[in-house]
Amino acid sequence: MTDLSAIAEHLMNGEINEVRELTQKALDENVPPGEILDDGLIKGMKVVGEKFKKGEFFVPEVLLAAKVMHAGMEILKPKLVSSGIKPIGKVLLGTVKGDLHDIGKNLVSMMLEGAGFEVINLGTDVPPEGFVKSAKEDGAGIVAMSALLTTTMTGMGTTLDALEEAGLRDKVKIMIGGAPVTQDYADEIGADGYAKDAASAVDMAKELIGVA
Ligand code: B1M
Repeated sequence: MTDLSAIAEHLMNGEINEVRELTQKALDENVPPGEILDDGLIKGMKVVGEKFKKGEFFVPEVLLAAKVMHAGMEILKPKLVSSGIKPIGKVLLGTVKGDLHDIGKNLVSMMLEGAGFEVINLGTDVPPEGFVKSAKEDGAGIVAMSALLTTTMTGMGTTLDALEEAGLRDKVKIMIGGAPVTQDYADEIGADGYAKDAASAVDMAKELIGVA
């Protein structure tokens, strides 16, 4: 019987082949895909997030772990879909208008996926109407914005206003982050949450949708 904690361990070490092999082996042994996800991949990613928060892991290690997570997910996804396992929540994520920085945003995306969220990644340079359109069409519970420039972070307030005007403000929670963004700024524009890094973004997203 495959030891699922070994999947978590290999994921933390960035060992892609081992994670692929063990994930497939566990499926072949009829271990439920949700269990492989929770006790293998997500468990490993959670530790990666904790280590990142404590400064024991750095961006390259997190990116590598996220890549390994994706490799495992590719194997699990068809089984998860056919077994009807639902994501814990849906997040609409983008970097605001005029801003092309996406490394941190993608890290946030990967960590959220690693925690079981479905992420609709709108990319970079997303105008307020882009967030509004997708919020209308995709039914996400959280709109998450990233900005790396002091000149573009004001786009977060503008997007919030646009969501308000479109009558969507009370239908979605709004979460923001990025190097120049602060809790004070989140309070100023009336966002529901702020997170300083990718691991904290997972905690905040869970808090916003009421998942412990
Ligand atoms: Co740019 N850049 N850049 N840049 N760049 C910065 C941000 C800058 C601080 C560099 C500097 O001057 N010291 C500066 C901004 C100054 C300011 O406004 N305060 C700057 C500038 C000025 C510019 C240009 C204007 C330069 C120019 O052309 N004159 C230009 C703007 C282009 C544009 O966007 N329109 C520009 C361009 C670029 C590149 C294209 C070359 C490249 C981006 C490539 C890419 O992203 N695909 C780039 C890069 C790489 C950087 C630096 C070096 C690194 C950013 C990064 O990826 N960090 C950056 C300097 C620095 O930070 N040392 C800089 C790693 C990443 C993991 O961290 O993105 O902070 P970060 O994400 C963190 C958290 O912030 C948080 O979680 C992540 C993980 O912990 N987080 C969230 C992020 N989003 C979140 C969302 C959340 C929650 C948390 O919830 C939704």
